[in-house]
Amino acid sequence: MKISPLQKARYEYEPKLPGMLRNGISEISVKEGEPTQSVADQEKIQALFPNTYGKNEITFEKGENTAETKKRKVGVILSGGQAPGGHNVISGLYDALKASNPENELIGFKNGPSGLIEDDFIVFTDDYIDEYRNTGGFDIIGSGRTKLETPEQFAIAAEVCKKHGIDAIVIIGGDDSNTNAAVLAEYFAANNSGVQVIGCPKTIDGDLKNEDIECSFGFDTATKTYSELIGNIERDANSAKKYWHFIKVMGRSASHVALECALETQPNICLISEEVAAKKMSLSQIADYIADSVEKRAANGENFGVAIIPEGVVEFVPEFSALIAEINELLAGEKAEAFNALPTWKEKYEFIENGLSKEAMDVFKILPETIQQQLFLERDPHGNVQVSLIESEKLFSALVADKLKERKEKGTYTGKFNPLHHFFGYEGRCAFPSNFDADYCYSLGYNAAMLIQYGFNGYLSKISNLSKPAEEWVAGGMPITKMMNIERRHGEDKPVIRKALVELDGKPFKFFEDNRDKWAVETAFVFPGAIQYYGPSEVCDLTTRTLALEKE
Ligand code: FBP
Repeated sequence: MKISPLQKARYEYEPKLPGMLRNGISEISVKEGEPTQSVADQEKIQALFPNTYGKNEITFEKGENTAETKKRKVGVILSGGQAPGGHNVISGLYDALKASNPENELIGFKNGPSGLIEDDFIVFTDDYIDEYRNTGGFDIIGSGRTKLETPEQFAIAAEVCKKHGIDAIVIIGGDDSNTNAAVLAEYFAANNSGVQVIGCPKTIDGDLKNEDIECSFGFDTATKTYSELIGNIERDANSAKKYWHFIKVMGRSASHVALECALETQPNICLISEEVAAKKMSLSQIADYIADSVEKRAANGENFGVAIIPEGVVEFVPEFSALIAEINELLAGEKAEAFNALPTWKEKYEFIENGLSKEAMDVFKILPETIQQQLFLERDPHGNVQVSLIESEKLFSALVADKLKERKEKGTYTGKFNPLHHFFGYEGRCAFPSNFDADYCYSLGYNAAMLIQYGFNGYLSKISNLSKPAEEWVAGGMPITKMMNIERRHGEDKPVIRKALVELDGKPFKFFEDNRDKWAVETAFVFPGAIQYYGPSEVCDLTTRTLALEKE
C-alpha cells in the first residue's frame, strides 16, 4: 500500500490516555458509584431489562487491578456511518487486551453488525493494527447499517459467540446501535451466555450526548474539516465579493454540526433546525430571514455572503413535513406505479394537484421545479421520500432569489445575487482524526477493554471531563439503560437512547443567538484553517466550541 507522508508520520503518534489509565493495566482499579435509573419511563425500562437495569455507574482509578486476567476473546463491530477515530477505538481496545494478557484475541466482524450474523470476521494481529493507527475511515473492517434487533438475530449471535468462544462484543455505533447493544446485552444475560456487550459512542452528527456522554467521537474532526472548508469559502467570497454561498452540512436530524461550524466560522447565516421547529417557521419566513441579510449587506455594497444549511432542516419545517406526509400517502402502494406511468411532468403535475390538499399544494407550488421533481423521484425502501436527498441548499437559494425579485420590484433592494451551492458531508467522515479524536477514541477502546476485564455487561465506555487536557479526563462506564426512555417508533413503543437535539436554551445556541444579527450584516468571518496535528497545543488540541461553551 502506498501511503502519504502524513499517514506515515501519524503511525508514530502516541494517543494520550486519561491520567488514571496511564500507569499500566495492573494499576487500574474500579470504583463503583451509585445505582442508576433510566432518564425516563423507569418502570417500563426496568421491566424490559430485568438483568441489566439499575447497575452502578463506575469509574476507574489508580490502584491494584483485582480483575481476572484469564485469556479472553473479544469481537468488535463498527456500525453505521463512518466517523474519524474508529480505527483508534479498535487499536486502543487491542493494545489494552494484549497488555492484560498477550494471549487475548481481538477479532473484527466485517462490514457492520451483519458480520456477526454471517460469522464473517478477521483476527487482528500487530501488523494489521499498525497499518490503521491514527487513520480515518472504517476500512479496517468496514461498516454497515444492518440492525441487530430481533430475537432470531440474537440467537444467531449467541451461536457465533459460542462457536468461537467469544467472551465479549464491543459495538461502536450511534444511538440506535447502542440501543441495540443494550438489548443484546440483556439477551445474553437472560440466557446466561456469559458474553458481555460494551458500547462506544460514535457519530459525526453529535446527537449521541447526554449528562454522561459529553460528545460522540468523530464530531470534532468532521466539524473541523467542514469549518476549514467553510472558512476557505468565506475568504474566497470576501476576495471576489460576488457570490452568495449556500452550504449544506451533514447531520441527519440534529443541527449540532451546523451550529459548531457557525461558531467556528461566523457566517452570515446559519439555520438551526430545532429553532425552525420551535418557532414553526414557514419556508417563506426562512427565505425572508435570509433575504434580509442579503439585502442589508447589499446596502453596504457587499453582494456576497455565506449561509449554512443543516442537512435535516426541511423535516423541521412544519408545512414541509405535512407536504411530505401527503406525498407519501399519495404514492402509497400501487398508486406510485400509476404516477410513474404518466409520461410527462405536466400530467404528473395534474395528478399531484388533484391529490394534494390545498394547504400542501400551496407549499408545493412555491418549490423550484427540480425540488418538486426530487420529491417524487427518490423513495426509500419503505416508499417514503428521502428527505436527506433534497437539495435544501438549492431550495433556499431559489426561495431567496424569489424574495429578492419581489423586493427589487418594490424598489427596496438594488443589489446583485449570485448563489453557489455546496454540500459538505462525506468529506469529513474519514479525515485523519484530530488529536482530540485520536486520543478520545484510543481511550474509549482502552477503557472498553477494562470494562470487559472487570466483567461489566451492557455498559457504554465513558470518558468525561473532555474540555480539559487528556491527563485530567475521567475514565469509567455507564449502564446503557440509564440513557434510555420509551419512544413511539413505527407505531410501537420502544426502549431507545434519547437522541440529543440542539438545546435552544443551551450555551452554544445562546452564544450564536447573541451574535448572529451582527454576523448577518457585517463580514465577521473567522478562518479556522486545516486541522493541525503537530505544533502548539493551543492549536492542535483545541476542542470544539460546542464542548468549550457547554463546559464553561
Ligand atoms: P451515523 O448516525 O450512523 O453515524 O451516520 C451519520 C451520517 O453521516 C449522517 O450525518 C448522514 O445523514 C448519514 O450518515 C448518511 O448516511 P449514508 O452513509 O448511509 O449515506
